[in-house]
Amino acid sequence: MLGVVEKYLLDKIKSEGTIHLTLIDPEKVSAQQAATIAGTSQESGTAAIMIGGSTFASQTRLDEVVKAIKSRVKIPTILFPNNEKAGISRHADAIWFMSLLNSTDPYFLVGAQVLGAPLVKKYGLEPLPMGYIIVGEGGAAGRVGKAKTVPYTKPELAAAHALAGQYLGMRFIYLEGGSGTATPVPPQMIREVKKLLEVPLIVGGGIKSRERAASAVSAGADMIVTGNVTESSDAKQRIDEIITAIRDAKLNACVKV
Ligand code: 1GP
Repeated sequence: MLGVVEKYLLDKIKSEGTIHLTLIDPEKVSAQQAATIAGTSQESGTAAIMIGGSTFASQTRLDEVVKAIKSRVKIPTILFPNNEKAGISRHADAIWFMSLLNSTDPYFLVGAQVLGAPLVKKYGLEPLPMGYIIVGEGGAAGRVGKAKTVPYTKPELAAAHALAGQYLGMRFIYLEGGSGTATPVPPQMIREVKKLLEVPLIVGGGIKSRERAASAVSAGADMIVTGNVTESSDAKQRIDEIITAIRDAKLNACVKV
């Protein structure tokens, strides 16, 4: 049976086409700032708040941030953990139960998941099974996750990873370019992956302008994640612009079909 958050995401993709998710890194902002970012993003039309980062190391801080966000917004909160020790909070609604498919370290493939699964159960978090693939430069996530990143020039390799994830039963696939990367996942790679995939495709990393968001939508992304832009001084305007660009790009694509 589908969980509440998964059903919400799938329904939203079905009705809106591509949806936007806001990523908040609890290491970079205070609980109060996190709540403000989440509130602003909700007003702009983001579908859910993801909470996590590549180097975060305190569960107490994570709990505070999640609680503050929950008190401010109604949309779902989804954990985006980098490990089982500090990435799981009982206060969230759901967790990306993810495997880094191109890690060279068994810990990121299945080790952290084995250690974290009992906590997910104990806290009653909704697990969202997701295959995570780090591509291009990969940023901190690639380094910390010991990923053999897929070069942007090899979209067929990204597609093979994505398909393997789907065949293993993962219900979402995430193409990650790395937070703050100068070059986001190229449209050609998104297109090749999307062509083969039946589960929703998430794309993130370096999407900081309306042009970049629109290009990922046109290539076939079902969900777009932005993190860094939420920390800028003009965050409200930039989130607004990106979400509007996602909606416009989807409308244009529908008109063309
Ligand atoms: C990182 O894909 C996300 O995990 C978001 O990246 O911070 O570059 O938006 P940005």
